[in-house]
Amino acid sequence: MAETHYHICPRNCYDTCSIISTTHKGRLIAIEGNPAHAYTKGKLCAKVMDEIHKVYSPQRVKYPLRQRKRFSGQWERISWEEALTIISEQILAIKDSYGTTLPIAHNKYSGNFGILHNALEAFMTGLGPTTRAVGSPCWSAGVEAQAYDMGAFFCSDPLDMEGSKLIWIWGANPAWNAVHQMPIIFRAMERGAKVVCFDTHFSATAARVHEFVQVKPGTDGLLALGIAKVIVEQGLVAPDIEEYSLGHEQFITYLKENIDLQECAEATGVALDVIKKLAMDYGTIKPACIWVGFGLQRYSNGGQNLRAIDALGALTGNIGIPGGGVQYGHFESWRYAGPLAHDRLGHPQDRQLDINQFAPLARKAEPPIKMLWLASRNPLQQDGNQEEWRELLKTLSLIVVSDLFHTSTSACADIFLPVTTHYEHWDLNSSYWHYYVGINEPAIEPVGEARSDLQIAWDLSKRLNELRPGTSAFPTEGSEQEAVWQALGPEMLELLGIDSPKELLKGPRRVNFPATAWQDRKFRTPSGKYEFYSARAAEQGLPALPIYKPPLKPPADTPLRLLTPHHYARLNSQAYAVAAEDNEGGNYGSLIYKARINPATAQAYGLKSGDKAFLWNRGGSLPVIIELEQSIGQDVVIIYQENLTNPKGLYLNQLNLGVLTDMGKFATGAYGLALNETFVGIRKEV
Ligand SMILES: Nc1nc2c(c(=O)[nH]1)N[C@H]1C(S)=C(S)[C@@H](COP(=O)(O)OP(=O)(O)OC[C@H]3O[C@@H](n4cnc5c(=O)[nH]c(N)nc54)[C@H](O)[C@@H]3O)O[C@H]1N2
Ligand SMILES: Nc1nc2c(c(=O)[nH]1)N[C@H]1C(S)=C(S)[C@@H](COP(=O)(O)OP(=O)(O)OC[C@H]3O[C@@H](n4cnc5c(=O)[nH]c(N)nc54)[C@H](O)[C@@H]3O)O[C@H]1N2
Ligand SMILES: [Mo]
Repeated sequence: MAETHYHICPRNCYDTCSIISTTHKGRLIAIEGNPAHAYTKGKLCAKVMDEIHKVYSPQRVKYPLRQRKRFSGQWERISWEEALTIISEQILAIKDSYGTTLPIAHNKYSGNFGILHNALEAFMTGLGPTTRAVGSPCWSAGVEAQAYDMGAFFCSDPLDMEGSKLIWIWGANPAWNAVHQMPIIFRAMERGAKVVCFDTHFSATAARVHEFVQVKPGTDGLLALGIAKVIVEQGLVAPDIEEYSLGHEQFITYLKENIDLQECAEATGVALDVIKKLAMDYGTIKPACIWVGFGLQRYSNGGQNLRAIDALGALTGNIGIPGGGVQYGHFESWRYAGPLAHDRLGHPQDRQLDINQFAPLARKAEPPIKMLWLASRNPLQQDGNQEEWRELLKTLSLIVVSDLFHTSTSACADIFLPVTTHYEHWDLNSSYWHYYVGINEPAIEPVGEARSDLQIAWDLSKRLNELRPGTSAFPTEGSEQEAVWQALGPEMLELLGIDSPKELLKGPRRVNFPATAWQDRKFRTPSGKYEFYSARAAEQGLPALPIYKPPLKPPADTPLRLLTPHHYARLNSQAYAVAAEDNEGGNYGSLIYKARINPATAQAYGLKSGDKAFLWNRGGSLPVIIELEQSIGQDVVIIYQENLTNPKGLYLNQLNLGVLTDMGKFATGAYGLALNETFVGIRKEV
């Protein structure tokens, strides 16, 4: 008999899809989108459609493993009992020699955003104070910018975009990275909305909308300020701006005195008449929605640029109206309860290390870090500062990686713990974009000996307390389903309009917020208003106003800016067979990155399409295959972020020297990673 189950895609992605699986005799045989979900509407992306292959992949690690020597690839199968004993003994040895659990460190991020995957953090809290990676490699600068402007980052229900008359997609690429938003944008277009995409090159999204505005990387803040100046000059400022905002006079004075439109056109690469036309559109067409993406804020001036874009929304009265807004993301539907809730995870004496400077900070930490557990995380592929990572590893006595597959990071592990997929465990998921929350049910038994992150935390707690009673205050057993029930406390039940968590078993539900964020224009800033002038930003040593700060200039010897936006068929470092097939279909071999450059750049370096070359800087030298693309700026190289798994090979982020964004510390605990401030030279292979 075929059975069906509900799942939620737990990936770090805007869409957080509702999935229905079908099993036959205990095996997954089909995955479909859930047609009853108002946002994802029964459609899935190419990556999820491929998941049955992932679940049963021969490459999936199915048993606990121990590596004889780091980076040797000499793995041997061990039992869970052995694995948990090795880890427990290490924890006890650390406690005995240092008199504290601080030398135990945990670094987790994007692999799985389900609430039950907070288990290891909660387990660590039960041990005592430990060392944690805090912050995010992803969106920190933008989150903080919106915290200064509006008091929190909070976007309207993305379905609200359908009612917009003008949509600006600015530094986001939804045609690849948030595919369920595209039908909503298309419906708005059918109803007469005009849609413009602002990017550094002609992206897949730009190809699908009315207009493309090519912006020089990291200069969007200046473009926004130029547009704002024209709006002011044309008398298009919202008449009621005084009522809902603070500091607009200072902002307008800054625009008048400091922004020169001719200079703005030169620096941004956007012609003066285009800037004026954009301003007239944005100042007169209502409602107008800006979607500001994560790509735009991965700069040393990223937060400042985002504040300038927010200011456009506030200047024209578009924030707080249906079909308007400056949409970035939100965490409003993540108000969980119980021990796995995000705000309950830490120990008051934890040592917090900035996730984007984790390796350099960890190397200097005192007491030193001795044991490192990496879960839902592939830092040796995804982080900057790779050289520091290599050095840190040498000082550690135990490295544990829990994952589904071998990765660049697991290559350094002593112990590999195999985890279950979302088809094999219970979970609970919210989106950082749409307003739906859903329960994930297991459909099949764990593959091989895989265990869920929560099960691993219980089992380890049990083993530790067997070896030395009272060591772990985390539970030693439990039911995953009950953990879901616990996380759905009274606040969430009320938001979801249900009396019992059980009702969520019938499928995902929307939280009952109004569709338009900030519709009462009561902002969560200290003044309660939209803050053009932010005293809180000034307290953090930042400009109080959204002023323009240029991005970094390339060093003379490495003059090309390397952009590494996200790939249509990958999810960060998470690999999918569909992408591998796609790659092998080319004639490049599957392990070499494609570096896309302008034909004029190629000519300047004596390169042509298909040539082998190296991108280099002081981080290393990366072999690439050249591809030509007319729409890429002459001083820019684009490589779509992908994991070309070759544990011994070079990978993209060896070129990333770990430059940080201007904002992030105040709102997320750590500065963001200014990934797009990476500069390289290029050399033909001879
Ligand atoms: N060059 C470059 N670097 C980047 C970026 C870029 O655009 N360019 N993007 C940055 C951004 S935005 C992000 S968010 C980060 C993401 O980087 P990371 O935080 O490292 O996350 P992922 O690569 O998404 O996934 C990490 C691992 O989690 C594993 N995983 C999946 N599910 C589970 C699970 O249930 N349990 C456990 N234990 N593991 C699981 C996956 O198999 C994968 O190996 O990378 C950043 N790095
Ligand atoms: N298919 C797929 N979907 C994903 C992911 C994935 O890896 N693959 N990753 C997930 C994660 S972790 C994240 S953070 C999101 C990221 O999704 P997005 O918010 O779309 O972010 P990025 O892909 O980093 O960049 C988006 C666009 O910004 C452009 N950009 C870069 N610099 C600038 C600039 O200075 N100005 C302007 N105007 N544009 C610029 C890039 O060229 C790119 O086209 O997607 C999520 N969804
Ligand atoms: Mo991300």
